[in-house]
Amino acid sequence: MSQNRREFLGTTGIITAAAIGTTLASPNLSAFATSIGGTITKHVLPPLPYAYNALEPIIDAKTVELHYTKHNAAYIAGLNKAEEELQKARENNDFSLVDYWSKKLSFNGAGAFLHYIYWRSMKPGGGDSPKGEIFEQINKDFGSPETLKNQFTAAAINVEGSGWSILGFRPDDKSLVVLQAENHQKLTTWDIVPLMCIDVWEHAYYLKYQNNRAQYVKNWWTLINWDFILKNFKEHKM
Ligand code: MN3
Repeated sequence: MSQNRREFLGTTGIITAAAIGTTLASPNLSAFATSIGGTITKHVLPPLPYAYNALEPIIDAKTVELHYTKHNAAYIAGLNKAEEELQKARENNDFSLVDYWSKKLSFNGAGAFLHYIYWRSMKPGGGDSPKGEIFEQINKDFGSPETLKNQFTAAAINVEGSGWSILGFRPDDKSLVVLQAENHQKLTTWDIVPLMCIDVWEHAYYLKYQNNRAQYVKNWWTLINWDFILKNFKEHKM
């Protein structure tokens, strides 16, 4: 399992003040979750890697605060709830609500994980160019960083309703692909590992950009954190 998935899923430890201040370079972002016994893990909202106002003026502090403390937190809570209910179902051998809780697990689990990638796909003062192995892979699969940017941007702007644009790594043929997601979990090919993503739910931009999703997506590129994306790529390309 990759480092990012381990960090996100977590298995041991409790969140601490030290963990809040942890940077991406730290080997111990795994302290997100604490075991509550049995076969399930209690997930904890991963720390935001910067202050609420750190992405100003591209993304305003209020949007980041609400997005992180309300929306992102709700997906973590929803993921825990779904897993608790499925645990109860197993204990009681009563799967009459398995459709409902499986759907909640998918929606909230995908939402929680994509937000983890989303916050780290950006950084204050970001917006530089891809370098090293990710640069080479982008050239191989897209021809140039500019072409990737054009496809990723178009995918983001054109998501129907609420969703995401995602750059993912496909282990099978070791290639990069751009996918759209509707909600958090729909339209995937299941085999890809998200390396970077942009949230185009209205809650991600509406306070500042209103209905102008295209401007938000265009501006978002000035925050992009290629260091994280390269790190993520290197962990998965083995
Ligand atoms: Mn969101």
